Amino acid sequence: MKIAQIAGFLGSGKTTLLIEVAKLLVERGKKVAIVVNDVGEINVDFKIIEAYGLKARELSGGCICCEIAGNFANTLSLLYSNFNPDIVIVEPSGVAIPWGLKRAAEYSEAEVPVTIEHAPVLTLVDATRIDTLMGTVRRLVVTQVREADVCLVNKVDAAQEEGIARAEELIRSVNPNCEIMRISTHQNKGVKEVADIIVDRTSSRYDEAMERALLEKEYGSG
Ligand SMILES: Nc1nc2c(ncn2[C@@H]2O[C@H](COP(=O)(O)OP(=O)(O)OP(=O)(O)O)[C@@H](O)[C@H]2O)c(=O)[nH]1
Ligand SMILES: [Mg+2]
Repeated sequence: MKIAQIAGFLGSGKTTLLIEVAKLLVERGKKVAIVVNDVGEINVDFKIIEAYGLKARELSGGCICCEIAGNFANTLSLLYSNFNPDIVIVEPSGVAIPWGLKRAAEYSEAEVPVTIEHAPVLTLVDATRIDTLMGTVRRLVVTQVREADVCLVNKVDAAQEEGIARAEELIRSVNPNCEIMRISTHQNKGVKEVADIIVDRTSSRYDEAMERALLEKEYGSG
């Protein structure tokens, strides 16, 4: 069972992209399930996704990657037993950390005879709000970008070229190895490519040593 997470700060366009990608994957004959995580009270995204006829499950009351990791693993186990999807697209809350989510997903292997595979971690960066992203929430955005395999500079239909360039600069400075794509779900630019990446490629499993090494690099050891 392949887990595809679409990370990104609040309002970066995760739900909008996820719906279009899910529709494409369904058209291609894939069995797709969607899990949305919301730290808020009412999950609007869940209702929107269901309105498109896509099967979604909701997880609330905390962040998948920490507080409710057990619930997430349990949800994946149930999805596997009842539906056996090829691909589970996950929209983590805007504050989730990609590697934490990988680890949480792998917990489900202890519950059911499933092997979890990860699609490349996709992180959306909203090119129209680059000032906000570089300001107060920078640390969070940096984590989401650093742990991404592919960064999607989103909303290029509405952004200034300067905002797009700064988004790309931020991404390169944090994660020089990740692939960068300019997309606009509203203009259907890059959506097919994102679906291809999810189907054709994989990302490594959670690696505690690698995470520790990164944290030590950032915060110093000891
Ligand atoms: N201009 C433009 N706006 C977009 C695009 N994709 C999404 N949006 C808009 O951005 C806003 C947020 O989109 P969502 O898909 O709800 O973003 P999200 O990341 O799921 O938001 P949260 O779940 O609240 O974190 C909405 O008003 C969308 O219409 C795009 O490609 N271009
Ligand atoms: Mg959303």
